[in-house]
This record gives sequence, structure tokens and C-alpha cells, in this order.
Amino acid sequence: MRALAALLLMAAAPAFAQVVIDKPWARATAPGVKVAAGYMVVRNKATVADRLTSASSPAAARVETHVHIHEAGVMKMREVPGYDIPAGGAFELKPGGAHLMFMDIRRPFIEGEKVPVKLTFEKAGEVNAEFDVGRISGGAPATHHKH
Ligand SMILES: [Cu+2]
Repeated sequence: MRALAALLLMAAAPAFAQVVIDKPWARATAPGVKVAAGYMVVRNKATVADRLTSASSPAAARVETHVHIHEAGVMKMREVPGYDIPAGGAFELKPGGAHLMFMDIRRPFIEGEKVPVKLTFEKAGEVNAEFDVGRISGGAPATHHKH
């Protein structure tokens, strides 16, 4: 029985990689704008560090991982090769900081809609998340818990 239980557990989730996506949301876009930003908290429940290496979405031609940097008093965005998620810790993507950049979006992001995103982690593998489209400016939308 013990062996069977262990097998079932292994089938349900990789033993050493467990990543949870908290509060994924994206900004609504103005008509004609071809890029959108997405935010979330990535929680790593595993005892080993992980790394978000890429993201993709059917809503955009591609999804890049960006950070904001201050350069000579000007805030700029820069693409980075991914984000490190510490073991047992979290990495937060938020306005003014790290964000997913939806490039060449197929149509405007409209508040209240959802955008599916596939995140690829070095160890956890592929993790799917539904990004709530929030307001065009300001902070994160109110979270609605659904179980
Ligand atoms: Cu950006």
C-alpha cells in the first residue's frame, strides 16, 4: 500500500518542483496599443530554487520577461532571461518592477476578461495561469476567490 500511495503522489505532482501562481493579473490596454503588462506572485513550495525561463500566451505573439531599471533618472524596461524563484520563497512581479510583457497582442485586453498564460519553469515544468485583466492604471484588481 505504501508503494502505491507513493506512486500516486508522484503522478499528481513532481516531487521536487512545486510552483504556485498567486494573483495573476494584466493591465487593460488602450485601443491601438500592441503591448500589455502582466503581474503575479510566483511561490516556490519546493526545497530547491527554481527559475521562470519563458512564458507564452495565445493572446500575444510572444511574452517576454522584463524588469524596470532606473537609468539617469529615467525609468526604462529591459528584457531579462528569466526570474529566479528562491526555494521556499516567492518572486513578485508588480507595477514598477518585474513584469511579463505581452508583445504584439492580438486584440486589446479588456477589463474583466481573462488571458491564459503558459509559464515554463526550469524544474516545475509548465504551469498554466489565467491572468485577470484589471484596470488600465492603478494597482491590482480586487481578488475574487473561487474554489
Ligand atoms: Cu516591459
